[in-house]
Amino acid sequence: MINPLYDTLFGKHAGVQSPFLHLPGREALSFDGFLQLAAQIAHVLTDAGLAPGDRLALQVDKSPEALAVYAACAQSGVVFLPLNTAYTASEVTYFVKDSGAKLFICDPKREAEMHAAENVSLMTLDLQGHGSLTAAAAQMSQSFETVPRDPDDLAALLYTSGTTGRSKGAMLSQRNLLSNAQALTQIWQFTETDILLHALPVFHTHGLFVATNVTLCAGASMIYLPKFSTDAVLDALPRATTMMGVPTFYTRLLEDPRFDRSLGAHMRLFISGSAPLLAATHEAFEARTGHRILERYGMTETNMNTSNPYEGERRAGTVGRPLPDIELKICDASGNTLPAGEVGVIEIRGPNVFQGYWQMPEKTKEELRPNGFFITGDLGTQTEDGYVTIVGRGKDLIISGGYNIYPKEIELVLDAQPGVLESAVIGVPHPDFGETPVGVLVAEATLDLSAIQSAIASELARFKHPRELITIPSLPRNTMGKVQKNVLREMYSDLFAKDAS
Ligand code: MCA
Ligand code: AMP
Repeated sequence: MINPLYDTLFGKHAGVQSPFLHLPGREALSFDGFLQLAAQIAHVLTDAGLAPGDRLALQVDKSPEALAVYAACAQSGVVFLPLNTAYTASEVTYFVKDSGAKLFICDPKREAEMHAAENVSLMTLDLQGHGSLTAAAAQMSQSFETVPRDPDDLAALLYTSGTTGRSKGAMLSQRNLLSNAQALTQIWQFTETDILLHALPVFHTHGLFVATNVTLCAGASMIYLPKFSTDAVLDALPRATTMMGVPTFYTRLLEDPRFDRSLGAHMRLFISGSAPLLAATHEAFEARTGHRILERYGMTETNMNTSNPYEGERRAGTVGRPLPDIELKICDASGNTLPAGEVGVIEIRGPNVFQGYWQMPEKTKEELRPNGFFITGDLGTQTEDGYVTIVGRGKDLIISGGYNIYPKEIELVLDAQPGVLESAVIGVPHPDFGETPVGVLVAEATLDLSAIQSAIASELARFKHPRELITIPSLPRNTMGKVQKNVLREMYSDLFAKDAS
């Protein structure tokens, strides 16, 4: 095998004419058609001067072509760096600069803004798959000689926010991605007869690696929706066998009376992850459909770590047991294993664990122990029979609709606003998104809250915007002077409860 990731996930499907992507309103794209497109894009990348190990950043809507760029990177040895389409120009500038990307592919609508922002080669790609990238690709040969790669070579760089406010690039090797895809395919029993309903974005681990790599590994196919909408999912469900989603997908489906037992009766499996699935949602889903959602747990740095079983007990409120070949420990602050049932930090070791943070050796050292265990920052317990429950987070993180938001990043923007003395951003329960950020401000002068909202809008992606800004005389602090966010969370826990009815 000269390029394990490409050969195992993509190359083995060469010549296969059956559908890989079922596309609403468009003819399905076969495996072979997809690979030919990827080969053409790989030629464009090499002609643009990208060599193995170089980074390519991409911020585009979900299209088959966007996925073909991922395949092209795998085939040509280029490191793939996908970016959330919600990121502002200022956020994107940081990622492009920090990664040293040689090529940046963006939506044509954002070209001018991005040109001003960065001094890298730029190509375009839109929702329909049109743009300078595909125009150039159309001129190229449909076959490309796969570039040899080692399992330890980098395949992708995915940015994940940090508690300091500065995003860190998680370096993922071919082995990291492939070992996880193979393990998940096996434990979730995916086969080539599966049709996965894919409504997730393809710029994060869940939609890109978990959903897409598993589909490819099994030789299955996907109903590839541009984004989640309840209508589109209800329409596609009868043609699917499996679905993966964040909890918001499932709560939104449950809110719709059209989602009934008959609609899901033929389904083999519903999988949830990226954020906590409430036990109540798990139970309501089973009562409505007869299916027990399979919940699993992962991170950008590790792909998937644990999963409830395919056969056996899917325990509501737990994320199941560690995957084969993955070691999981519940630890104290020094990394010592705690007895079963005690709450501690989850640490992980295995072929899935990333190679470190891009050009941040100090950060890497803080989170990756010399013995190979990664300190996740998630707090959990494990039963004698291995089931893990996530009970909280040691890290200051908010998860809204499956997107991660680090309060520090928002606090830095809020603190810089005129009249703001200090701020604290907390996550409060939200009926649709699970959690949502709220900004608590201490004013030293009269505050213009709408001016503050506009300042936030130009710097931070929409999903990070505090849903509410609240002014209070002072922030609660403990004797050490540390802001007691738990007190604030308690104070505002009912802020959106009225929407729940
Ligand atoms: C959209 N908006 C959001 C979110 N998404 N606000 C907060 N949180 C969000 N997640 C904003 C929009 O900008 C819009 O703003 C408003 O909310 C309403 O948009 P709406 O149309 O309702 O939203 P949507 O387009 O339906 O999106 C909601 C969504 C989407 C379907 C839940 O966010 C989504 O697909 N989430 C999945 C994220 C994901 O894949 N995470 C995996 C990360 P306005 O109207 O005010 O302008 S990977 C991971 O976490 C690990 C590794 C793992 O374990 O998987
Ligand atoms: P990220 O790597 O930034 O996409 O987010 C990873 C984080 O999402 C983890 O560290 C957990 O805090 C959280 N997470 C992922 N899956 C689950 C789950 N099933 N239940 C609870 N939290 C989860």
